[in-house]
Amino acid sequence: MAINRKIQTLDEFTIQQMRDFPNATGELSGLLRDIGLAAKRVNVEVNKAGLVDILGDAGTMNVQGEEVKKLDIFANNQFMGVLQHGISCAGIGSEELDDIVIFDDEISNKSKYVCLFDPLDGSSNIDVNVSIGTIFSVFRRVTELGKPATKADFLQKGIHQVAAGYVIFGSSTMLVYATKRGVNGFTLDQSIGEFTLSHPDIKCPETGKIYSVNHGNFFKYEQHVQKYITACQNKNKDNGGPYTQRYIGSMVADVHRNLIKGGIFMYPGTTDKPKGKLRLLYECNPFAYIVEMAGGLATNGNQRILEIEPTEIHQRTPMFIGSKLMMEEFANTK
Ligand code: AHM
Ligand code: MG
Repeated sequence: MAINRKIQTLDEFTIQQMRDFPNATGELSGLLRDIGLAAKRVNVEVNKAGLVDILGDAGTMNVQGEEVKKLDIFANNQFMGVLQHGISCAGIGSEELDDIVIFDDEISNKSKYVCLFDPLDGSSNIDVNVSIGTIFSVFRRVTELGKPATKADFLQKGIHQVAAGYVIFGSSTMLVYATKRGVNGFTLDQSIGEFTLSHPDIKCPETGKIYSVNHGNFFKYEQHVQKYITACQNKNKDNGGPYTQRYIGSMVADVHRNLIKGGIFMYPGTTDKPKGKLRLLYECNPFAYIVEMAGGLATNGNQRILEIEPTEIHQRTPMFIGSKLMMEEFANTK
């Protein structure tokens, strides 16, 4: 049987990248491998979500007062479990946990990285078989190695991320991650149980024709946001349109599509929630890093997302993200 040497697994890819850096310790590749393993376990459960009793609510609210789904908890425990048992992560922050968890054991205290994640984003879509995803962000610790990590390791500006990524559980399961060396996408080959490189060196098209926003909130948005949305609707073939509205309600799926096809995704502040809904540290920062590394832009309407100084683990921010020229057009409607 001929062996297809063109296939490169996630582990092979990260190890190969590491070889270019003789001083690399391999901890980051280890961390990505751990995340890949958790993603495969979550994938198995997501795929049988309709068959077993893991759909629906767990009967509790998370720290943001939102209903927690059973699969959210499963995903949270998988990611936390592999990171705790691995050797690369000193602690985690998660959408599902009130506070950060510092692993504080001999090995973890020597680990270079901390990780923040949203274990299952878009989880209101689970019950109806619509794409959902996991989002993660990795920082190098700023506190002394050998001691337990602290909150300061987590409350860093997004520009200091060393890696960020997401897993999308869609028509196929993909893991996409970015480092300063670029953005690469891996599709899960279910037959061998491995993520294999399918989208090398992803670049976000400079412009696109898709805008993604919750139109139901239109009248609660600031005037300049309304103006931009109206401009998107008024595009015609003389000015690069018409634009198409696409909004799944799973940010992972919406931003993934726009990253590949070109487009803009918006979750603006509203009159009742001026900071919007999305969380800076484990939803906006990782996507801002990925999209910027792919050539796009991400702001809160005034400031680059990656420059925001965080003060709390669960803080929210308005978010505008996507193709460079569309983001510039949006900024110019102000
Ligand atoms: P979640 O973390 O509770 O799943 O919420 C985040 C999700 C995003 O994936 C999505 O973009 C947004 O909520 C949709 O919100 P809305 O229904 O208000 O448009
Ligand atoms: Mg979320």
